[in-house]
Amino acid sequence: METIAAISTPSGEGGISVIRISGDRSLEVTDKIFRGGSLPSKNKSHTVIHGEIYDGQDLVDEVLVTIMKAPRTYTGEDVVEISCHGGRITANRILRTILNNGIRLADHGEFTLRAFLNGKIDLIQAEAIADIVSAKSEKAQQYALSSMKGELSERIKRIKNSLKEIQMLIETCLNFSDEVIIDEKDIYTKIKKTKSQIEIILDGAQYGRYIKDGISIPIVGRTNVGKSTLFNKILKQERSIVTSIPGTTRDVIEETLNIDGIQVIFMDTCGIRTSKDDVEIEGINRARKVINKGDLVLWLIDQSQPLNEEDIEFLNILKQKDTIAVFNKCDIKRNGNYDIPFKAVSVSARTGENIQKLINLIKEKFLHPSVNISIIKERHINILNMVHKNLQDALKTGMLELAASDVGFAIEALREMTGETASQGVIESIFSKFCIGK
Ligand SMILES: Nc1nc2c(ncn2[C@@H]2O[C@H](COP(=O)(O)OP(=O)(O)OP(=O)(O)O)[C@@H](O)[C@H]2O)c(=O)[nH]1
Ligand SMILES: [Mg+2]
Repeated sequence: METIAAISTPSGEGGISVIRISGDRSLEVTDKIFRGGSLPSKNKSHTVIHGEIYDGQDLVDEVLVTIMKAPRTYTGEDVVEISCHGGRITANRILRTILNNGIRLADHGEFTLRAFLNGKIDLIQAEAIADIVSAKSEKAQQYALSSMKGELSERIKRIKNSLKEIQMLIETCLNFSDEVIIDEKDIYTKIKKTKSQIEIILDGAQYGRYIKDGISIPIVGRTNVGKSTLFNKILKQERSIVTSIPGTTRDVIEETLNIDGIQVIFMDTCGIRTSKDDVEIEGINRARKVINKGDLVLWLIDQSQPLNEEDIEFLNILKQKDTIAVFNKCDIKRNGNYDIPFKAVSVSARTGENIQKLINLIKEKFLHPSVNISIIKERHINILNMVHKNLQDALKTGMLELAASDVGFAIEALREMTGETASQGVIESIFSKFCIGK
């Protein structure tokens, strides 16, 4: 394979930049452009040497060169990383010097692609590497890291192995039914067990999505119930305008809070009431849309007043959504009894009473320590749903011959997930999303 090179650090000013070279000619080219105490290629693997990079007779920069010889490297090939001074110009000059020596510029994700092609990692791990780079919270980074280390791949491998074992049992049962006695029921029990392992991963994926993409929580309710006050209280800043005049908030205002490592986006919305004001009507429409997109809705009710028609309208919209009913203004007299089909908490947005209790309720919804969280991609979810359906079909047929072919489909799908059989198109679409230099 051709030797490739790219700048692996982001462009712009910074302390250092790193240029990475991978392939058979990495060391030969480094020998040519480097001047220091010793020839890079003569050094042991996994060592760092100090010296200078020259473009012909011109000094380009003073650098540190890390030498990593195949196969114990990121790509599985000889890899050299040159750390130079930061900034746009220096790294570009070094890269140009390398390319002038007949090395090709790497494509998006090509270093990681080589790691995959050389069997250093499977496709799931490659995707996890992209997730580490783009992680928006520590939790997301932590789970992506465990995927990169092979945690999810290992789970998938175990499932695939159980399916292969089931396939063998079925074949034995079909071909040697006279000599070997295998209870068909056992086979179906094994299929069921494998199916439930897939369910566990898919359940965990839902929580994984929250960790990866964050959670959005709109605060909704009719005008003047204290939505903006609550929003400010939760965020501990005077972000939204609060007044005693109904209809204060006209637009959706968003702020992010990090709760136990998860990005939670709170949204203050326009209070809903029947209005003739165009601006307010638009605000109300937006609030409705936000409800649809929310992962969890905080429905605010002013408990000093009885429920009115607008509240009831909310109740009906929110029945379809995951909702927490928040009875606000508990610092003043309660006026009414409410029968509401949601988890509820009584707070005072003004004094801060029970706000922590509300936060704990939110946490309960999203942080389930009992769930085996897996951050998996849309691609994985689609494949696992397909495998799940295959196994469901296998259980339904009641005929071992048919079950065998369903189990076979499931195994094929899992092989695609890890990349053993993924098509060129799938592989290209995964690596094209990487940045150059990764
Ligand atoms: N007593 C009491 N008053 C509160 C509480 N929370 C909010 N208020 C008052 O209720 C009024 C309305 O508060 P906002 O936070 O602007 O209410 P809102 O729901 O955002 O109103 P709109 O944006 O108009 O829909 C203000 O006068 C607040 O001071 C509370 O917990 N207790
Ligand atoms: Mg408001």
